[in-house]
Amino acid sequence: MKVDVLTLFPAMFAGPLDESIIRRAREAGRLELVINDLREWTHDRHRTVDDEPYGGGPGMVLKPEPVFEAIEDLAGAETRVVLMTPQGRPFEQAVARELSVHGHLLLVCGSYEGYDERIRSLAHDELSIGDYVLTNGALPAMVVIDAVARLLPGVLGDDASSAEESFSEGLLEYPQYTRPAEFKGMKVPKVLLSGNHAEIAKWRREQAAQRTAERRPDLLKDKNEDSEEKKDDS
Ligand code: JCZ
Repeated sequence: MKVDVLTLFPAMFAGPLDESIIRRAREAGRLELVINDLREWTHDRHRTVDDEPYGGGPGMVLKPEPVFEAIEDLAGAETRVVLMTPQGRPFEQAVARELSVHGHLLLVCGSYEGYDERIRSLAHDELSIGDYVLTNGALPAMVVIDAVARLLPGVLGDDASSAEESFSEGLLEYPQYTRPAEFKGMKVPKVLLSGNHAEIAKWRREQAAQRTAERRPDLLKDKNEDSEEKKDDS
């Protein structure tokens, strides 16, 4: 997969995507990442990308011309153009899976108070990573890239890929332990040392269900609504 990013802060992308699994995905050629500086599509001496809002009000708005020219240069017929914005649809695991099937993504990261509304006409999708306000779209774009890249074929090992399936079931993970069996007086649950694989699987299912009910009842609710919909359809 190729991912183009359009941003006013290309330097923000150095670091997070140069480590660990994403670094290996890039080295293996499974992810090709290109960070594009929006100012390269300006033509004036001051490389202007923003202007005052029509109608007045605080802050500045991202001008349409540089973004239109950049997208025209960077996007082809097969490109999925995605705008990062707090007004976008919520980014979740199912959306990451959806994006992972595209050969080319172009992630547009705004800045300032927002985009000139006409920029939205170029986007296939608008995504929000959560209900909080950030200063620009660079961190959200990195979150999307990380979540999508780990789903690409060959990026994760088989072990991690099956862990992905268990999260897709919509429950939080069960508690995990490693050696030592006792640490600062805290013991590993006896069942995990028993070697009884059926009992271990049962304990983990129960723990995952209990933890999800306590911490994220919304996930169980979604799951029930999904299965209700499936019932209605059949
Ligand atoms: C541009 N401020 C783009 C996205 N989920 C989320 N929170 N905040 C953003 C975001 C904020 C922005 C811009 C200026 C995205």
